[in-house]
Amino acid sequence: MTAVDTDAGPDTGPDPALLAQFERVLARSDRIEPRDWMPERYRATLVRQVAQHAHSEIIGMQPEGSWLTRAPSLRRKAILLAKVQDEAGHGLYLYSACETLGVSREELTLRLLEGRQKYSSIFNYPTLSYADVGTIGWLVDGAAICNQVPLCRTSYGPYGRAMVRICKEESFHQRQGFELLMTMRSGTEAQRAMVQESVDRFWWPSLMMFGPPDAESPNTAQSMAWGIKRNTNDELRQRFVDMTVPQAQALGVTLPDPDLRWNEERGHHDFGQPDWEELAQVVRGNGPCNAQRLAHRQRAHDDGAWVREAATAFAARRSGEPSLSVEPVETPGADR
Ligand code: FAQ
Repeated sequence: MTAVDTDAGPDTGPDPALLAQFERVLARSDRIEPRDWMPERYRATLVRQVAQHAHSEIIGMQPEGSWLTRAPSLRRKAILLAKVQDEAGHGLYLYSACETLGVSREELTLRLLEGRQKYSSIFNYPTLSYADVGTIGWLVDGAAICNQVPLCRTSYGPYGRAMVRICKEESFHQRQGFELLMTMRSGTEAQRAMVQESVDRFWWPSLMMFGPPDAESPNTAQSMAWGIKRNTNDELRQRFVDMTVPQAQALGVTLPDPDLRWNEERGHHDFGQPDWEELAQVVRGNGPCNAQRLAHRQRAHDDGAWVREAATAFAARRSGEPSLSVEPVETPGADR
């Protein structure tokens, strides 16, 4: 495999020795680490993808989080709370991985809030019933796993290592979603219908999570050449469909695609195309919940300002430096 980028900076070309070393590491399927030299476009591509991934985990807490206060039992509430907290953790691992590329978490958050960086389209759809919690676990986490398992072998060390841990938790998330849907499917007629209705709404948006078709994906060729992505969008979408069809049969739900059928010759399922114009609109900010998701994230950021200030002041006091951002506050017993 050869990296095709040769642009190391605005004025000068890359040092040929450094570029050769970078390409040798990629050719061995070895890892690039933060202190290694890397082409600027490799770094920028990683920042784009890892930040988008981190933002997705954080914004992705909202659709399910809105059901925390309405969970049908204490057990379901505890499960959902743990899952939503896991997503926060995934966001933190990924922001940390991104910081090793020289961009601070503060800056990344700003880019999200100002609409300069994206997050996954799937989280711009509403969660209308409790079945959606199960469907997100089954289909959305299922798609996330298909996409993310190959990323454990991505060429950038900190991203790959973060993905290993994230994937372990995502598999648990997927199984809890499947278990919830299985429970509802063995319930009343109304519960069974609720599951089917939820699957009908989430099927196509789940397929869109893998990105546009390869022929319309501007980043895939270069990201594959650099070993950032290990599979194309269409390869992973196919893997997801093949994996999900038998699971849908076990659940007794229908996937809403009249073109879905096993193709003996290919050894894969044939399936219909999602509405790509819909994906484009959602990515552009015109999905059903884009404005709501960003407004909520902005509110949470504003509400959390005092926590960041307190943590900064505490860190400064520990390192013996005076805090510049916070006035000293008289707190009884604070020195103990
Ligand atoms: N949504 O050339 P490509 C989760 C953008 S899982 C929004 O194909 P690329 C877990 C793309 O950024 C979800 N934007 O791009 C969870 C690019 O725009 P740009 C997150 C999309 O990067 C579960 C443009 O379209 N997972 O959060 C989407 O080679 C449950 C052209 O596309 C990841 O982020 C989309 N669906 O491939 C949490 C995985 N698709 O930046 C809570 C890591 C494409 O050039 C609850 N990321 N775009 O302006 C990836 O694998 C890749 O970045 C892809 C896109 C496959 C998403």
